[in-house]
Amino acid sequence: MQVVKRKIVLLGDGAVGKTSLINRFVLNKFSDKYIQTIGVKVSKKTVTVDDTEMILMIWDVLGQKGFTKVQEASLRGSEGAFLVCDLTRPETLSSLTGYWRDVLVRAAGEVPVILLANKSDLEWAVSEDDVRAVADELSAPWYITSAKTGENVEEAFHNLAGMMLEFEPVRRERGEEKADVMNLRDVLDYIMTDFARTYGSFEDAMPIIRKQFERANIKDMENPTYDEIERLIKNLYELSREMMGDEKAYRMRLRWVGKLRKFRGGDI
Ligand code: G3D
Ligand code: MG
Repeated sequence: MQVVKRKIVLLGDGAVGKTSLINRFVLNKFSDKYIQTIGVKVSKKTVTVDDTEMILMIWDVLGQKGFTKVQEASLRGSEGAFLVCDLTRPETLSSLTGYWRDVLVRAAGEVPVILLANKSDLEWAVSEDDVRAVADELSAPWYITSAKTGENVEEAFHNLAGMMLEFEPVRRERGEEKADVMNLRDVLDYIMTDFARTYGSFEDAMPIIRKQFERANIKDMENPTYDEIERLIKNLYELSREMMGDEKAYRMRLRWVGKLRKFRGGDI
């Protein structure tokens, strides 16, 4: 059985139920207590599709229009996405085509997408036909879900995982295979993810990263320069030594420098 690791994201207006859907899927429970995530939280769950074990890294990005650059950057490398709306609020459905689709495509390109119309256990303010129309426009399958009752949640995640597997040959053809760092933007991504992973908690790492991005004066997150990244590495490394100890920080820095070095023969 092959094992692969894949990144997925949930996008949609605030309070449509993204965090609750993840909790339902990952923990199989619904918590009425709403924990507002600041920035990004990553959960992990393994699903089996055919003879492939897929480790899904599920990124929960705080859902509000007007993403920060760091939030938008955290969507990069996503290999599948849910666009989520709330059946009790029609405007959350229209913003999927009006806003979130573009955010996703800008950050991740064309990836498998499923529309989730959530909160089916409450009184609906949109019809199934409305949902279908938007799904058509997105060329995406759709599910009526409830994070509260669990309706269709498991099914939706499994279906997305399956779609991602089917999509892999397409990615290969396009030369979009994972893992290889392709450009400076990817290096920036890598550093951010690696730091958060090494730090241990994405929630706690995010504010630090955001601050260090500002400090390194990275002007365009889409097009970072070599010097800007070099500055970021230097700052983050200094900080990490204090926070994680020399050994851990040093090895982390080595990984970053290894990626960055490819873009300019010399040493940093
Ligand atoms: P978000 O992550 O998209 O911002 P949350 O949304 O998951 O935080 O959910 C926002 C609110 O909607 C929460 O209520 C949550 O409990 C509720 N909710 C999410 N999914 C469902 C659902 O399927 N059915 C019902 N009835 N409620 C749901 P609170 O009151 O905690 O803010
Ligand atoms: Mg949330």
